[in-house]
Amino acid sequence: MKILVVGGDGFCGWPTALHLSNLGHDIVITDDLSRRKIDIELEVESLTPIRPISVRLAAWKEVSGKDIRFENINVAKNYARLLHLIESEKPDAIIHFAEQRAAPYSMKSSYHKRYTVDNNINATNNILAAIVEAGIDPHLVHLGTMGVYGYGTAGMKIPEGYLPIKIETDDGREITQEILYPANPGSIYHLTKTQDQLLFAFYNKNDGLKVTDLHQGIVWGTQTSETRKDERLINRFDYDGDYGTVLNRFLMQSAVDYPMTVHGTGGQTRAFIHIQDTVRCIQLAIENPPQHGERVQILNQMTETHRVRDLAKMIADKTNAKIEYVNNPRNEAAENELDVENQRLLGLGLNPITLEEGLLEEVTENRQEICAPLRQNQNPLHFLLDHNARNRQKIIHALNDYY
Ligand code: USQ
Repeated sequence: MKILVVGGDGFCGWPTALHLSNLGHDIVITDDLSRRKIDIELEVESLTPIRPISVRLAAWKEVSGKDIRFENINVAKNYARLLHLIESEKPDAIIHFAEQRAAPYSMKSSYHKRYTVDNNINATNNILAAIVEAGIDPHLVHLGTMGVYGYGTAGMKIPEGYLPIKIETDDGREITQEILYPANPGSIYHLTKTQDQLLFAFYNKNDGLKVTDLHQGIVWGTQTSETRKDERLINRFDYDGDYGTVLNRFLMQSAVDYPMTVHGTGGQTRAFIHIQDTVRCIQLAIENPPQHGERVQILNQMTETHRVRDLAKMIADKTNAKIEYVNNPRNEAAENELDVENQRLLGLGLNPITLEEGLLEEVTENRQEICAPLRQNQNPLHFLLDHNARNRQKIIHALNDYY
């Protein structure tokens, strides 16, 4: 299959591009490299050394013998170049990762709110409009978020996208329908993903586009079997207050003997998935497109739920790290239950990596795969700290950097 990976230089896009290339698909990446520029803006960087895109691609060619082509395009702004690419490549599938993905970043200031809305919604609309204008019929797979549902369950499992409702008509009949689960975003970033859902529903109804929307939970872990193959292919490990997700922050904090910063009571329950399962889910979505005329296919891409304070305790038990309950910088419910339906991806063959089994490896094992020098039996996080020769102060600064 020819697959266009839009936003293929980022944390989920890069390992997905490699995974699909490894399976024999013909991959073209577009990216505006904005994630790299945001590192400069925030004065933070991935703990793992991220090579320039040209070095990444050359390393992949060396390791796998496979070519991945790259076009530097801002798809939210440069519609003409996006359209030209889609017309000339005629991809069978397009995977859309090209959105600003940090909730805290999207809430920092009016600049960040406006950037996130402009970028994310225009990127989605431009991709959809370009597919229609090019007159081709690819399967569009989009990385959405569990946060479109909000995190409350009203005593039921959150369904996969659609909620059955019953309405009583004026003449007393009862009608049953399925509607998009009511959107309840908790940040401007999450709001853009709820808007994406309406764009997909409209283009699906109006133009018959085939769309799969994957509502993903919080990703943990760093490496996949492909990014492990060479140090130059390594994936991002963000731990700062904007882009570092909770588990990666806790792992980093425990590695530098800094107390784990649990927001509020830590009663927030969230859905989680390992990065290796992310790339597998996207493969499963690509292999199982919706039929022509079918509504947007929505799959919940998560494998387990946990309360934030339980995660901190799980890590503390393995590392003796301290826990600090800090004022919650976010406007979110202090406690919530979360029960999520995820049978569809499991039914397609997903066999999840659980936190119980994978976390131990992430924290303590000698992960020889991460980089060659790890073969000297060092803890991966300690090794990476030394390897990058970053001073501890800089890391502590990033760990503290809340919006
Ligand atoms: N949290 C802490 N301490 C920290 C950092 C976070 O207690 O040091 C708490 C937050 O208050 C929140 C929870 O952990 O209750 C999750 O925060 P997060 O930063 O790990 O995740 P979030 O902002 O929700 O966003 C991440 C990704 C986003 C994705 C989303 C999936 O950045 O792209 O869409 O997870 S979900 O959360 O299911 O909506």
